[in-house]
Amino acid sequence: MKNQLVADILYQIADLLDLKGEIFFKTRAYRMAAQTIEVLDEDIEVITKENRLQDIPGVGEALAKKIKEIVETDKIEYLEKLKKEIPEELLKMLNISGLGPKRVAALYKNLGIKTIDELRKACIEGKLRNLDGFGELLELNILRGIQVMEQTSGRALLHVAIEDGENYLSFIKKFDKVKRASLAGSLRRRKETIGDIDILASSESPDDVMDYFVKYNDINRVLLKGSTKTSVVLNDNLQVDLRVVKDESFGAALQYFTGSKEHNVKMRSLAIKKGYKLNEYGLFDKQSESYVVGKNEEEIYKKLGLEYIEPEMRENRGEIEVAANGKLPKLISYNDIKGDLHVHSNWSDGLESIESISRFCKKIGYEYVGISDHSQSLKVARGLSEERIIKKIAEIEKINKKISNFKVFCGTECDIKPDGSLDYNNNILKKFDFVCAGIHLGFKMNKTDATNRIMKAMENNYVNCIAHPTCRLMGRREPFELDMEKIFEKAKETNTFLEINSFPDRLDLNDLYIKQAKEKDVKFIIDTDAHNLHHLSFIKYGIATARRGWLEKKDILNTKSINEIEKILVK
Ligand code: DGT
Ligand code: CA
Ligand code: CA
Repeated sequence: MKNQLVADILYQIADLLDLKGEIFFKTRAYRMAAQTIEVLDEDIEVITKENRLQDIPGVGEALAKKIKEIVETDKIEYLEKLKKEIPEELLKMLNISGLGPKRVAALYKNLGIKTIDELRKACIEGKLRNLDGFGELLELNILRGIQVMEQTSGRALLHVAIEDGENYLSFIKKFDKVKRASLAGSLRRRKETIGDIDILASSESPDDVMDYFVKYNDINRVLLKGSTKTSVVLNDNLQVDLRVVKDESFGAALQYFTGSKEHNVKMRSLAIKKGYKLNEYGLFDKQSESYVVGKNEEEIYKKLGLEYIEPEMRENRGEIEVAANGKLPKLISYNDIKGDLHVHSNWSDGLESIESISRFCKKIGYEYVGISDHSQSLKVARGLSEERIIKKIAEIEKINKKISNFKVFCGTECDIKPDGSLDYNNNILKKFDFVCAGIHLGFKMNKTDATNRIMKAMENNYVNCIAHPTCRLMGRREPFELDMEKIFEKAKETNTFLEINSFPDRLDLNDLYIKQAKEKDVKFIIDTDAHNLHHLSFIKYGIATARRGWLEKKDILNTKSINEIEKILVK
């Protein structure tokens, strides 16, 4: 399906036209068409083939021609032309949250701001607050937006990097002169964004191995090639650092290149305290400089008097101290999830029927699935009216009779309104097996109001879970400013689960918040927010994030079996 691609390109065109100051109705036409296409039930490729594009509301002859070009070539000349007409830095500014095309144009016209540096300076100097439609609060938001963009720019989201890294790794493992090989760096620690991919291999013939590495078919260019380190850039612009060591050093090198740097610094000083020296070649006796261990990571941690620390925990957030006391949590493992509780079906904006989702979930080994479609106010996402809920419940009953040894729960992802009330009244809410509540509209709120909005939703007895609590979209939308301490306390008090949403650009809650919440004894649900079957595989990113937040199986509701979960959810 190219629906999203077409919609994204039309949105971009609308933004650029706005930036150029085009007349209003023309821009609106692109945006309206994008909105329609984004939620269209039918595949845009099929519509194009059958020459029915002009049947889509708001699509006339000219727009139909453009959509056809996008569907056939995955891009459009018109957009490339627009991009060339506008300075690149202005285009980048569009990605700063708080700044749309109209505001970027206004800044350019009134203050002559052409670059992000100029924008930052103007914000700090308070030059924006007096412009029409701007204010002091917006100045602050823009500064934060610049920060967010700089943090994520040049870094890839975990799922993109993992796919690249695992493909490259399996190519490397095929070479018979490679003894052992592994991902390292932030990718092995499963950080939410990745600067570059690190891969480590052991071999007795490093030069042959390096010759083989650079033959990988997805390489755009080789940055440097030596006998211990080679760096390449892949076609999608991600850099890969490849290192080759002797097999007796593989464990030490893996420990070193997995990082984090902060974790390693602490490990090295611990080694010195214990009379050793630790580097990427091994653990050595400080006095005699003789090799002690280094073939495996496990023996290094053991020699230093530590329990083995999983890569996801290696961030110097107290793990070394806890490992020294033998009190590390036994992290949830990647196959502990027994069912996904946040899946959208074609009853709202998902792609698949409830039956096909259920059969697929059963096939991948789940015991149950929760179909949580949108609530009535979310019209663009085809939120369910009360009447359709009743039909949906009947449909689920039918499917439950049809599929044995598997259970479908009828949930909802109910919108939380700005005042903290829910999009369905209690008489409707009680019809669901469980209720996940989340914010989808009205993001502009101060910290107190936003915190109260979520706390009030948690106070509703029918609410089981808060979906994507901070509502961030990495690189696109900053997290809500929330008093997280209060949210965690309220979650504990009301027995509300907090979601760890596995969608790659959400990962919400993030690792740090998860760890803080766990310290307050809050419980979690890890789910995907899947809108198609492929999305169900995102669960591994949620689990990775949970592991980075030190979670154990018992902290997570959907590690429980069907019998246990029924007792908790279905009242
Ligand atoms: P990234 O690539 O920014 O997502 O983060 P990392 O952690 O993958 O960092 P990277 O690629 O610069 O280096 C990979 C690992 O190598 C890093 O996690 C720890 C180790 N490392 C790199 N430079 C240093 C260093 O100066 N000191 C120490 N102790 N370790 C280093
Ligand atoms: Ca790296
Ligand atoms: Ca690196």
